[in-house]
Amino acid sequence: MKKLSLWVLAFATTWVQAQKKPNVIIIISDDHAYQTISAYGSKLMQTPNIDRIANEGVRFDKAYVTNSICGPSRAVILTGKYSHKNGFKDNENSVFDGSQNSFIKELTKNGYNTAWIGKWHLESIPQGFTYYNILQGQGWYYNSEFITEKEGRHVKNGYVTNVIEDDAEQWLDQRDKSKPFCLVIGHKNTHRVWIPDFQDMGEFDDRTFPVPETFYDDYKNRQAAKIQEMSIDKDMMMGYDLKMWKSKAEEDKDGSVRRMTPEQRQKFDAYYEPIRKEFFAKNPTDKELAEWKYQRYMKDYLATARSLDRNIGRTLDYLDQHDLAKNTIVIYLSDQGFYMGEHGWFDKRFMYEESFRTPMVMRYPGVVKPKTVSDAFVMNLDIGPTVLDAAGIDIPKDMQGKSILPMLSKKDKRKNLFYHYYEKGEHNVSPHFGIRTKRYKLIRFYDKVNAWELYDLKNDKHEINNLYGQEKYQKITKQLKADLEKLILEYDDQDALRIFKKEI
Ligand code: SGN
Ligand code: CA
Repeated sequence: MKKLSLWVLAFATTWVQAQKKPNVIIIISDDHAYQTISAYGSKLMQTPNIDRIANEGVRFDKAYVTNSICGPSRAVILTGKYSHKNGFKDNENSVFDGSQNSFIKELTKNGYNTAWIGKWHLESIPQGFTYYNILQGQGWYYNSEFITEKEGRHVKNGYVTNVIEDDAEQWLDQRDKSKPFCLVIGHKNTHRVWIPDFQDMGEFDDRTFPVPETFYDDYKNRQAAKIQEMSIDKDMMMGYDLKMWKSKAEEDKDGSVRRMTPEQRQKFDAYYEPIRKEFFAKNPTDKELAEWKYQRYMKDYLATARSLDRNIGRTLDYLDQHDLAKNTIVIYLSDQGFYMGEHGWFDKRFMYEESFRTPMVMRYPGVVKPKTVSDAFVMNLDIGPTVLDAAGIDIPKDMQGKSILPMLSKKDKRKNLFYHYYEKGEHNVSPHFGIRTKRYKLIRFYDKVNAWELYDLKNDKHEINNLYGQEKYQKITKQLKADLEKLILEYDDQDALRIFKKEI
């Protein structure tokens, strides 16, 4: 009898757990390069908390974005649709139409508590959430402005990553606990202009980082790469980006510095002043200056990544301490990848791997086996459908992404990926679209530059050898163009179709 009742109890518990909808936390960072994450084998720094998600779940080695830039990536995540369908094509002119459907609206409708806290950058107020507390625009590293329904625009003092995490935990504390939740935490780190939290300043000062193999790329046969304005050497600014202002008066004018409290300013100066003195005394030029800039960039960038990783750790600790870890899916991804000096660059936008790919790890206890490594082609487009699938909610037919969950095991995985970048302004990257298969990448640049590029990724992992037009590659080019046209039609990208059909 005793045995039987124990068995009934065990069965009932399992049944109740199976009925319980999973909670979801999606952490989206800004411009965080997989090249700097130790879970991805980086030797540049340790990211123990991102690594923890990967170790306890799955690391996606072939995760990509549909359009490598901030606002568009977030709009794709929300809607499960490409930019030409959700309307948010670029950061410069787009305003997100919040009246359209999103995976969040589907969750809220189905009894979830939903929140977006942190960087949003969609130029309109979030719709369909139980709660939001978003950064105004890009936000600031110190004393940033936030927007909530109750308080409107207001400043919250402190370092932005910590402030966002504090609010996320407060929301979790105060949420309606009878409902499952989906919380999106949007971090500003590791976005330009890379100002670290005080506790992380100087963490990498004793390191000299290896200069990437392609740092001195000559962009031969690659016109779009040649005309960009995202070079560390030429475009990264000494004051604005690297804090090497020539005078106090110049420093006073800087937007990030001006908002600091006197105490913060004092700590900021205590760290950067000696670096400035040494720099101006040495006064490096040419190649020496380019490499000095690269080293400084790396030090500041990685220091902002430390704060990001530490605050991800706080989220994981919160789940442990509140007995939520078992029933909560945790997904970490960046809005896109980033250049850490490859091709001589910072920033993103291109369909080349460093910016097309994004880091993505997911922990889903009981469903995803710890230490899984997946090479399935997955996209930011898939986040919404994946969450809805896990929550047992029908994926709306017009969402273009797919649930990642079956991709973890089934054989008929995505064979290729479609990409389309539109922005024409800052950093001067020509609009382009293209296809990536396991081995090849075919890109069609248009607008600023009219050209095709073809890469054999197996033999040319740095994508410096444009094979387009070579006799030997005619056959594969023809095949890739046919496959690209199929993708354009499948995703119904009329702009791309028009350009694709034009001869050049
Ligand atoms: C800002 C930055 C750019 C960056 C874009 C897009 N300039 O405009 O360097 O590429 O954001 O970044 S800044 O002078 O304002 O720092 S994104 O992450 O929002 O897409
Ligand atoms: Ca970004």
